[in-house]
Amino acid sequence: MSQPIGKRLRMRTVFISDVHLGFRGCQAEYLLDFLKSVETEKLILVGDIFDLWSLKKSLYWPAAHQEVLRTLMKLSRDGTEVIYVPGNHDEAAREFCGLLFGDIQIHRQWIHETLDGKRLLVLHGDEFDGTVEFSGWLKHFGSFLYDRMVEVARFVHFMRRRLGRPYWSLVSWLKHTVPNAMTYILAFEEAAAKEAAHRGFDGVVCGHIHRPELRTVNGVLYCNDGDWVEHCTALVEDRNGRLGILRWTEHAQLGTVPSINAEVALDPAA
Ligand SMILES: [Mn+2]
Repeated sequence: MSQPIGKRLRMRTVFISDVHLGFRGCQAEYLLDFLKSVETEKLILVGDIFDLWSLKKSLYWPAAHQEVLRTLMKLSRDGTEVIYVPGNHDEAAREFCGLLFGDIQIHRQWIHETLDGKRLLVLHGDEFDGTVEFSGWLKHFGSFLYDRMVEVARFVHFMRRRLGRPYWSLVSWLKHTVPNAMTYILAFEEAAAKEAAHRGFDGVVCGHIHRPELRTVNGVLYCNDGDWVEHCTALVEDRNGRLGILRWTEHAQLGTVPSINAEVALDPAA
């Protein structure tokens, strides 16, 4: 296994979700680069790690996807505490809550306590689909249109990489541009924050809507770790207990040695 030269980023906790292994849009190479570049005490997988919906349609399982799975298993064997909270695309794993998959613990929800004692409710987020006002966007989300958009985005991504241009997410751009999408996103964020407040938590960590975010919503900390289809982001808690969003496409240089050091800026309000 090739290791990046230089220091690895050292974190207390790393949250990732919406990896969608088994789906063509999964950016497994970026994720592998990230996993090899970061050392963390706890790794929390916040759902949609596997895309069983996509795998049911067509069996797609390239070597890089197998390598992600192998790396996660190895991390848990080698002492990283790995928690897996399944999502809606890997809902079948919810039957195994309370059990171990290798050394990986599977839970329906998780409570994370930050270094400074804040209690965060960790769940995938599809729980809020029923409570948010449905816009046109949600009906398309995860459906045919979304798949086609990801295919176009992959092509744009490929071309830009060949031209040496920085990473750019078409889907992210569309979500910012389509007004209904923003309404849906805000409703989702409010529903998640409301649930956390209602249950007496200081904040919530989720994924699901493929939109990284870290902000206070009605007095509650709302953290969304993003995804590895479009944004390639992780929510991290560094060893001083500070939370931030890492955007790996900005740090990683695929095919070269990543320039990783301890002073990679955390991006607290992306
Ligand atoms: Mn989901």
